[in-house]
Amino acid sequence: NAHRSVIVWFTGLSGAGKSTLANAVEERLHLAGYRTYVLDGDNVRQGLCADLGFSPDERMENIRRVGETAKLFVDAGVVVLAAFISPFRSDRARVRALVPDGDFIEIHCRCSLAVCEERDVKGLYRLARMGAIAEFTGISSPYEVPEAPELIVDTGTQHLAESVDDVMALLQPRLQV
Ligand code: GGZ
Repeated sequence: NAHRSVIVWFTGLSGAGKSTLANAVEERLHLAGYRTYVLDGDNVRQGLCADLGFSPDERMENIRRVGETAKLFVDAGVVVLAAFISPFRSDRARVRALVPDGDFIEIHCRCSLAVCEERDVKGLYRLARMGAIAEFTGISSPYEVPEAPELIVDTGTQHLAESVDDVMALLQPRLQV
């Protein structure tokens, strides 16, 4: 049961549901027999990128390291699900250029700032509004919307199950050898 290995890249605001979607897709892929790994801020920023903050340069370096790591996983035959705000087009483009054409699949988790802020799962938007967190994406740091992602998922309005189905429909043909 050989399969292609690719980088599935989830980009979007904090609280848009990138990690939730990546983990749900991973579960479905895993059940279907795919080798998978999820990279996200939770497991990367505690170790590999523990020295990095959120200035534009540090985000660039964060995404560069994640891209190189994802490429290693692809070499090892693993489907990588990477969930990072990755707010800058140039940083995402640089990761895309690391792998052959078709092996970087960009998914925009589209969710309005109003909805992300209303959810405020971790209370970070409130802190950002108070000025307690500087350079917060959407508040005091930019998010550059993807111009030509492979897929846009409306994570602000759609149910998770439907979003997972949309991603699976995109991936399945692209994972066949
Ligand atoms: C954005 C921040 C910030 C600032 C801490 N701006 O919702 P979360 O908590 O779990 O996800 C956010 C995470 C973003 O890390 P990434 O590695 O994905 O960012 S990037 O791709 O831009 O390098 C949020 C938390 O870190 N967080 N401070 N200032 N998000």
